[in-house]
Amino acid sequence: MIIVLLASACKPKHTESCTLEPALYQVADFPIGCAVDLNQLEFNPNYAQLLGQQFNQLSPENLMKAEHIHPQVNTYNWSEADRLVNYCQQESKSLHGHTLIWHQQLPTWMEHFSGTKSEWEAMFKDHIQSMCRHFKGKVRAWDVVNEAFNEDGTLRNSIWKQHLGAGYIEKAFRYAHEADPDALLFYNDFNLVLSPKKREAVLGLLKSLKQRGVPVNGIGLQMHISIAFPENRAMESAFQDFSEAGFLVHISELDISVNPYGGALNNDSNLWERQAQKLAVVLSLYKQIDHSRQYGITFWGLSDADSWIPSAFNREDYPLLFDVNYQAKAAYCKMKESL
Ligand code: 9MR
Repeated sequence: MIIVLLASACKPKHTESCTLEPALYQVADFPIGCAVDLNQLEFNPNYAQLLGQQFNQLSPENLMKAEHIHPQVNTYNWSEADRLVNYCQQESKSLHGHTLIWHQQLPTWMEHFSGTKSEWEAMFKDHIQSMCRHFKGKVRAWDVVNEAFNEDGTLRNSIWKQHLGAGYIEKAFRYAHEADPDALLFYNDFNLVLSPKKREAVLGLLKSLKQRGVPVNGIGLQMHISIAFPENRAMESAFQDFSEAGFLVHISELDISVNPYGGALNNDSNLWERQAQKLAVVLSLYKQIDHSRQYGITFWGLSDADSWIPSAFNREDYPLLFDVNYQAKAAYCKMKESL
């Protein structure tokens, strides 16, 4: 008995008692999004209930990536994404398309495609335009190009750069717009707050595209951040810089690690409070940008059980708003207060 009591006294206090209603999106004056795992949505009632209740914009976490949706050169596997489209339509949620052009999660045929430069270009264009045509009128926006830059601000040597040259980014936006002129088009990347050189390079490219009439509407700041970084001033200037340059700002993949350096978790209850405080800062800085530029804030997963972080980095972590039992954490309650 004593052992049980001691054990529960040492457990980190994940949950807070604030009400789940009104929902986050009802309190916010911009969309509140979540990355979705369709399998969870279809087979886990707790997940489906909470997702449906709290969020009004969804990003497919994986199922629109080329590997899943375009597994063979002449085969598009639309069925799963279409089920998500139907869900969004039935439940009045907007859908954020993620992602058209990336260097990861490519099907083998695409990664090993062999052809002339014009055959590469035809394949690239077909992928972008087939996606945009299929989902025309069904997605609010696309992450057209994802993670094209290195931390030092140089262009990543992806297959797209190797075979199409540095101009592939501009082409991707033009092709996407041609196929779906109504969708908002985003460039999406990580560490744009943390790496000043990367941020400068991305902002420079976006400004130059815009000046030349290339249809680019916004920036996706992924924001895989932590209780320890980035600094508040860096977040503020990143939000302001992109917004003042005329771009919509999407905090597109937010999670706040409580264990960014790995190792044993420091189980003091402060962790949850620090996580909540960091989120409050993100919100207050985001709310300072012009309202017309606030495209929305998307969390990269619903509960701590759904986060990509523990398996990707092989560490214990709890970076999201709800705990593994889908109970609200301090961060959720703080978010409600801060919206
Ligand atoms: O969360 C996604 C995870 O399930 C996948 O295994 C992973 C593959 O690289 O991609 C994750 O999502 C990424 C997103 O698509 C782009 N930005 C970084 C995200 C985390 O890796």
